[in-house]
Amino acid sequence: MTSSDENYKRSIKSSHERQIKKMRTREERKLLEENAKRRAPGRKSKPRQQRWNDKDEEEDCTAFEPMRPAQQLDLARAKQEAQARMLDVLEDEGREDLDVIVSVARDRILVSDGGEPRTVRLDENSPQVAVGDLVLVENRPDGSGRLVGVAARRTTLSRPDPGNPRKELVLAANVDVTVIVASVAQPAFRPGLVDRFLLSIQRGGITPVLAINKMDLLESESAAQALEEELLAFEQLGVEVFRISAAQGFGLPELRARLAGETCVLVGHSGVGKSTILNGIDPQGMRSTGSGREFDGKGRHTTTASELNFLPDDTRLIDTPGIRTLGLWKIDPADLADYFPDFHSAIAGCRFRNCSHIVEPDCGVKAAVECGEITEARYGVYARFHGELSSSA
Ligand SMILES: Nc1nc2c(ncn2[C@@H]2O[C@H](COP(=O)(O)OP(=O)(O)OP(=O)(O)O)[C@@H](O)[C@H]2O)c(=O)[nH]1
Ligand SMILES: [Mg+2]
Ligand SMILES: [Zn+2]
Repeated sequence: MTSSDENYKRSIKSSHERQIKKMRTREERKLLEENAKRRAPGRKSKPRQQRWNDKDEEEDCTAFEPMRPAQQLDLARAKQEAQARMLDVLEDEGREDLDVIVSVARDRILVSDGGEPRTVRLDENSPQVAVGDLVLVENRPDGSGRLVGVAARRTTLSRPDPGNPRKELVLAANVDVTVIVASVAQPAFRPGLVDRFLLSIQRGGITPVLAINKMDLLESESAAQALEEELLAFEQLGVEVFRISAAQGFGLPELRARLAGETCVLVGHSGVGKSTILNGIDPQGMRSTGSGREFDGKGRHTTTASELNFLPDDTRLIDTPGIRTLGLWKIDPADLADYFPDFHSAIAGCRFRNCSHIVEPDCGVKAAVECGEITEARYGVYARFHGELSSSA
């Protein structure tokens, strides 16, 4: 794990701690102080700041390591530890009932414990929350809910806010698996968008999988071969690829089995079939409240807001609106190569330890490109991202 990873992770945690503190009323703070005084010395919980020490950061680092070729990241341990820590935060306050945010609007959120969602209004003091955030909601006598706590996030899928690129926009929180959905045609397959998603997903500590939808639209043997070559490049990076036709139903049982029991999010360009996949793997349609989809008049449905759906086998699946492009969030150009595991052995041949693999002489990566060990296309992805991150740094 690099130092900027650590800083980023720490900043997620501390901003959440600040938000949680900000939301406590004076009475709650007083109660907490009294509880703290009552605690016998040496017994169990220490102040929260002491719990989140450097060792915790180290233990949790598996979630932020770049992917290794032909190997899925094992997030289970990091997840367990993070979960335990997260509940500790709320234990301090004597509260353990967490709801998950199902959808977010400007002035309200929908939260659920797996049952019927309920509305919680936000006000100007409310923290920035995202779908997937775990929250503590207090019931008011009038039946409405009040947001009193947000748990520290295990993972985040973020992008720069298109309206303000210096601001982080969290697309989803506490996600285990992100399914990058692309289609063979209508719209055409764009590996570049997949590369961007892969980087952002790994940056947020999440496992990526790739779902290629509309396989029924493959027109010829040669088109199929060209696609397979593109997909092989991703498979060689250790990314699991699912070939699907949501319209015809094939490939869906495999994807569904992969996602079972996890919190997952579907992302990708508009029209690739994310919502069709969701409906295909959840035919019983557990989405009893407003689905957030509206008819666009052209014979298809377009998702306008992210929404978390509970599936019968304990799977939580977030559908998101399509996006055209994806800015990269907070990656130091000097750390970019960490996310290119296929470069790692070549990097050993670089003359300079801090080689950027762009301008330096005697660069092992460029030598590997020249002899064909790393493809021009793959190096092109690195160089493009490096240029983008350097110009925005
Ligand atoms: N031929 C074919 N068409 C499909 C398939 N899956 C989805 N479609 C069609 O593609 C169109 C777009 O599907 P959606 O599920 O709305 O796509 P989306 O990714 O959710 O789009 P946004 O909500 O705008 O991001 C619809 O007309 C679907 O019927 C498939 O496997 N094959
Ligand atoms: Mg949709
Ligand atoms: Zn180099």
